[in-house]
Amino acid sequence: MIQTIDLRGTPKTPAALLAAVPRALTSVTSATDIAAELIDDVRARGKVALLDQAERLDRVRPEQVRVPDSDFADAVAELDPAVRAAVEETIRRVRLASAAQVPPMVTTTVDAGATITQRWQPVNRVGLYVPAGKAVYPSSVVMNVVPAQIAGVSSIALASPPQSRFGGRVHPTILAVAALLGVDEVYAMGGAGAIGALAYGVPDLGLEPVQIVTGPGNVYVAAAKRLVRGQAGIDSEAGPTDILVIADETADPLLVAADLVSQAEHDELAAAVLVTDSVALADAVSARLGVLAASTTHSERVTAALTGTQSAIVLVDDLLVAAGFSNAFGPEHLEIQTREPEVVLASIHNAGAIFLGAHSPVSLGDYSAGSNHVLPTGGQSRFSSALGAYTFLRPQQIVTYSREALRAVSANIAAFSDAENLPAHGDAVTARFAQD
Ligand code: HSO
Ligand code: ZN
Repeated sequence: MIQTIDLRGTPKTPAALLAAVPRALTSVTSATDIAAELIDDVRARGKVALLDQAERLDRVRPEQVRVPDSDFADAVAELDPAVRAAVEETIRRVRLASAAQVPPMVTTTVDAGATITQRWQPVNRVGLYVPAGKAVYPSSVVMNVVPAQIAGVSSIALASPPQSRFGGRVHPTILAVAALLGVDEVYAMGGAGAIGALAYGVPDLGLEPVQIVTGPGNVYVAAAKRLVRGQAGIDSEAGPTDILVIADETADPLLVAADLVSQAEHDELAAAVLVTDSVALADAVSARLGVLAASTTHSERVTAALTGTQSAIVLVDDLLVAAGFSNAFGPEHLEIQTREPEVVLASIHNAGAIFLGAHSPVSLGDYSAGSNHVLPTGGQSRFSSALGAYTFLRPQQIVTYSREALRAVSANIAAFSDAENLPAHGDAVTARFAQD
């Protein structure tokens, strides 16, 4: 069912490797016009626009857009104890790992009496979008909120579409996890309009604009995030998920197949790719995928993902070429299941998150490892990274020079200001020494 592509003995430029397994096309630009209309509507008509959009797109008109305090306690009381325990342990682990993402303040002395201090300053307020369409991911609430809190963000707003099956309220599991994290500013609003509301604020709701909007969503949400950029920062644009496994003959084909299916379960457009130098492993994984795809709960979705052109088993000459393929692909999730995974790791440059060895599956990272599961999709790991505390931090340089330290570079400043014909720049320095 899954295609097998034999690249053994063929040219291996990154472009040629990548062309073998193109990702599924999702056109964010084609959603732009609709997203822009929804955002403009919210900017013009505020709360009523959000209510009208909910009625039209979510098929329910919420009684309240801002979730009242009493709803949180109810949601926590209803939360399954096993889910609560899992969420709390994940919060603990993600907090620990995120704390390592806050760089220390560093002061560098560049000359006597001349220092540059770099400090990492959190933004004041962020907005997190939590989708609730095809799937509801309480784990994503943890993954977005915890790094913001660890970074020191003081104000967090959360938006999630109103659910018709809950009378227009936000999904109770999402509310419960928000409450466990101490987030109490939650809005029942969804789609592109919600992104606009977070970025620009909604005065008649008392919703203040945020500085960064994070979180996944459908193609309209992605288009809206692109549109509000400039007004607010955004995390990387989320598209269909992907997994790439590099494995050799020592890998267990049952486990490799299970891991590929676990991410194919998200989306018909998800990419599941195995790159291997072992024909025996390729054949065994292919056979096992057929069995799993037929029997798994989301069989139709998984089958669509595995049989799409974005998914493949790729045969290569050796593990070095496998690493080259992976670097060209820029996977969101990379698993390395080989005899010596660290050796392969040394050749990896691009990946959202890397899972080493037989006992570190991607679904561990999705839920319980302590790493963040908000990762760059669609090859964006070639230039961006996972969501982390640093997403919400900005480095700021603080310049402190003494009089003598300034004097020591004053001639240099004069030289520059002459060269650039900006004499007032030089004058600002010489003015400080006019009395000498
Ligand atoms: N694999 C998804 C995250 C997720 N999985 C949430 C389950 N729930 C993208 O990294
Ligand atoms: Zn997942």
